[in-house]
Amino acid sequence: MVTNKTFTMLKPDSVENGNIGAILEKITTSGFRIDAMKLTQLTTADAKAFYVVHKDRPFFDDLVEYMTRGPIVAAILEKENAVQDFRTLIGATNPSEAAEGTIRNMFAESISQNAVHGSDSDNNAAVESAFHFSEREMF
Ligand code: IDP
Ligand code: MG
Repeated sequence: MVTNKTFTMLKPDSVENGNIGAILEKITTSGFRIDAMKLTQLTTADAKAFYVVHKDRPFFDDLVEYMTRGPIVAAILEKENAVQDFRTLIGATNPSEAAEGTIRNMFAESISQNAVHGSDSDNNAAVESAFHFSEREMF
């Protein structure tokens, strides 16, 4: 089922570097509507649960450390073909491979500290949105 929604996080490096406004500007001018949004911080348990699919990867502990070190902006975005179009807008996981003009190309430091998260499927978008937001926080 296509939901036309995706989930994003502006990761701790984006908040630390003062890039919240610039990244949200890029997201909204690219045609995404913000259905939910908050500044929040992941606990270690939250980050381990959110990224459980990567638990056996060598970078897992660093990923949990990074994602919990400061506030993030969590948001639900709506647009036709949201999941795929947002993955295109953010660019490749490794910013050195991310296309010119993509969010990771513009704002990410490295493959590990890469500025933004974007869901990789409609199902994960729904699961990740429910992880962060209650029904009354979604519009
Ligand atoms: P994605 O965020 O582009 O979907 P995933 O493979 O799902 O990439 O990885 C989740 C996150 O884990 C990445 O966004 C990045 O922060 C981190 N990560 C992925 N691959 C590596 C790596 O090879 N080294 C260090 N960190 C990585
Ligand atoms: Mg992923």
